[in-house]
Amino acid sequence: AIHLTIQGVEVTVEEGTTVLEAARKAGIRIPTLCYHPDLKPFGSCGLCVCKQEGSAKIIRACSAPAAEGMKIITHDNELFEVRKTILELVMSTHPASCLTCVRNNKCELQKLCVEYGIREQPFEERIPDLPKDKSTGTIVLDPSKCIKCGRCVQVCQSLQGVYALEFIGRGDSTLMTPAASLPLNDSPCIKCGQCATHCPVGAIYELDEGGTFLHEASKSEKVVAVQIAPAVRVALGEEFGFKAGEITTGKIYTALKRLGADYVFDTNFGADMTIMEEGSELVKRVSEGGVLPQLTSCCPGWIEYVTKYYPDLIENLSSAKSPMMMQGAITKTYWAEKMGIDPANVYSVAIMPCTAKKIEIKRDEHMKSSGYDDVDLVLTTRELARIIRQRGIDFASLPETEVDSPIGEYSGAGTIFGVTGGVMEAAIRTAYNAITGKDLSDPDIMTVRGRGEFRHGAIDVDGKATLRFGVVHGMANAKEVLDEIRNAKARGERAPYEFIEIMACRGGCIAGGGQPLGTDDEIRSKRTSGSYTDDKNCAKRCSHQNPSVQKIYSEFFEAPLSEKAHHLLHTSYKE
Ligand code: HC0
Ligand code: SF4
Repeated sequence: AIHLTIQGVEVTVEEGTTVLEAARKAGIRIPTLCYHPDLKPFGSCGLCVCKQEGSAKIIRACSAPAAEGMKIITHDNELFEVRKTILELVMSTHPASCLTCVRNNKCELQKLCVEYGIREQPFEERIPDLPKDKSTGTIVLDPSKCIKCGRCVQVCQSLQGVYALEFIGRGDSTLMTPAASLPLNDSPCIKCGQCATHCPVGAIYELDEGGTFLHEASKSEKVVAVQIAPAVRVALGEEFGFKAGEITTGKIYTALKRLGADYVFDTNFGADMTIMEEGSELVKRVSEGGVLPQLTSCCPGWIEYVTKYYPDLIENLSSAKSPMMMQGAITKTYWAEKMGIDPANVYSVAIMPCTAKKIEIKRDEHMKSSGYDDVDLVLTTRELARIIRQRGIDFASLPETEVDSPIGEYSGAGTIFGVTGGVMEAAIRTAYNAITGKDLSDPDIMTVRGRGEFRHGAIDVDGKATLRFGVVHGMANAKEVLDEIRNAKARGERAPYEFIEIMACRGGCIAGGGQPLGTDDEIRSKRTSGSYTDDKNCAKRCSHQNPSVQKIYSEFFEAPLSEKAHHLLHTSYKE
């Protein structure tokens, strides 16, 4: 352990801790703009400058390692002036359009300008006038607001391994741009939205479609059916003063009704359906010698990635649609039929933690299996929070309501989909039953849980089978296992796994690109615990035990992988 003094406060930290982290531990906040705990220190903004007592040397707290006996000064008059000047320089090229900015009130630069009392602009203003890039239909780039901190480029390249964003030029004329200066949609971008959640200002954000929802929902001829994703319930509360991971499902249902939803369903029901189909597909592939390992296909960022970078592995993807798309298709067929509603009048909306879900509903592989757009609109968690505020709804004091039946009820397996390893765990719970005819005595499968970036192992299915699994989160971490599968194929062999779960975002959907801002590993772990608590609170823990799932098979689909199920619940992906 290392002992040091920061601004007069003694603190003990582990070897390898930076001065910045040590200061936070001591309860002292050193300002930063380019730093993000998910990323390697970049050292571009210069705001974290500090001094050592008795030395004239300036250090950068974000990258300086804490050392025994250090005496660090983090705040004094001189450092205040240095930081203030840095902020004024940033502001000399940044439009001060806070009132109309998507990040108003949530902007890190704005907060620092408040703290450092930036009032006037002593430097000559050179505000760039650059066009916005809305080409993806989900991620919006506003390069004129870019402060060149580098977080987006780093997250895209090192966390996601995508290289859709880069810096061009030097010094003053540096620009953050899509690779090769193409429109973002023509770059390798997978629309995961991680650049948006890591941007400290309003330079990258989600296309805001909250207004579209309110407009459509107010039309009297529309029957508005909304589904909410697993990860939304453990995060939306953060926008309204709840702690990360607090489960607010009942309040979300109520809020949606007040916003104009006629029916509120749950993507967790769709997740239970995905397990029924995807689990049966896995058992079939294993027993009939199909293409293995089977790869999950529910994460649309991952689908964008595999179709662009590993098209040779498309045959490994499960043909089961994502829970969201299944839920949408079921809403406009089974449910509409049951209710005697013309599906042409159903407006199907999904609240998702994810920006790529806005693209998924437009992928031509599966938009219209019901004969209509299965899902008409996707709003991210942040967009939902915005319209809740806009309509004057006091979220914290809302009463809780129940989900609408019969396509809302969910099992614990459905709710853990939002966590890395959750789809795998849900699938194992049901595959165990399919193979042995009995249920696991303990549905908590700890071996697939955790934070490891590529976790793998083998599960013994009561001596009757062995399931070799892999779980990957954070797109860049998929490369190793994808190359392993590809290389094995090239040798005419197959990689030693039956089933692999892949999620583009670090931590899974709970940390998706559409979630409340400020996500770091601490928040990831709180949202994760929230999901496991929700699982434990469910009367049924396995998808096949969900009474509404059993009912839809007996009334409508007959069995997993039936012809009707194939038509509505499966797809095949194209390059
Ligand atoms: Fe996910 Fe999903 S779990 S992708 O991570 O599979 O976005 O939460 O809705 O569809 O269920 C996101 C979250 C979903 C889907 C589900 C899956
Ligand atoms: Fe990169 Fe994801 Fe942003 Fe696209 S959405 S630019 S892949 S971080």
